[in-house]
Amino acid sequence: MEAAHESGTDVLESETNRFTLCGPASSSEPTLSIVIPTLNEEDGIEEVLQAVIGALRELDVSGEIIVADSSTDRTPDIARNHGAIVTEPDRSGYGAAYLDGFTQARGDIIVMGDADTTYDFSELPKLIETMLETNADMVIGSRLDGEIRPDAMPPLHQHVGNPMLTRLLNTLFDAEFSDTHSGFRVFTSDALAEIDPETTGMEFASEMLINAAREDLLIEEVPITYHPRVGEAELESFRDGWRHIRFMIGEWGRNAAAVRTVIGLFSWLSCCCSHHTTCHSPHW
Ligand SMILES: Nc1nc2c(ncn2[C@@H]2O[C@H](COP(=O)(O)OP(=O)(O)O)[C@@H](O)[C@H]2O)c(=O)[nH]1
Ligand SMILES: [Mg+2]
Repeated sequence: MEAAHESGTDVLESETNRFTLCGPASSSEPTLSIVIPTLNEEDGIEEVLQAVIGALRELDVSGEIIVADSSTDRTPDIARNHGAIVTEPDRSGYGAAYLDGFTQARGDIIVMGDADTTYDFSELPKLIETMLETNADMVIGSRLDGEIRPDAMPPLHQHVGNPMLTRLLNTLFDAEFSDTHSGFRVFTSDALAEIDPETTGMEFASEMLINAAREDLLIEEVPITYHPRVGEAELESFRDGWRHIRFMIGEWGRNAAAVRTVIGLFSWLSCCCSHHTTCHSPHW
């Protein structure tokens, strides 16, 4: 991880790395890749892209914007008109869109966030600066430690769903996140290779953090402001909440089964080594 951080920091701080938006035809290598999944976000995408470009200007860094789009509205046209690279994932789902966008990303640092104006990309410099100051592998924008604007999140999500899912993930995977469902995250391309996510639905958000915790990556959190959504949400609270819970328990069960196997193997070996005559083979 060290090398990636150094190269990310060096490139960001180098004299030649001035603001450029690397479009589809650009042969230059961007430092930052901003990946945004879109499903019919024509009402919000323009404001979001303008904020991303403003953040790249403020950071004075070269970047590319990859919009992983499954829309049937004008979203991809608006994205292209603002210099974004538009990809078309061949599977549906939030995770599938990110997996598709990540394969195109060329930057040392990758940013993820929604296209619905809920995350304020003008806060991106704050996340990047924290990453560079702390040498973190990943920085998460925390809504629950920050500010949630009126009407940005249903009270049930704010006070029950998100804190409960965060606490469950922390308990099962021995982690200390404050907001596991924030979709505003920054990480190095090396960290992404270690996280190696593969789920295609909304549980992708949990999978990334579970894998990051398992890999012992250095993760920092920064308070952010969460805004009301523009356009219709595709989220179905209970169905998506259940997908997260089922995924977390499944992953935890996989861990528990592995631990039982190792304990079984060790007890069997220690039994054999202590010359007992009847050692039963381990059960797994
Ligand atoms: N390409 C693609 N994008 C999606 C899909 N589902 C959600 N998105 C996008 O992913 C982001 C997060 O989805 P959103 O509905 O805002 O979920 P929430 O933030 O959890 O409420 C938004 O920018 C959506 O447009 C999908 O199936 N395909
Ligand atoms: Mg959203």
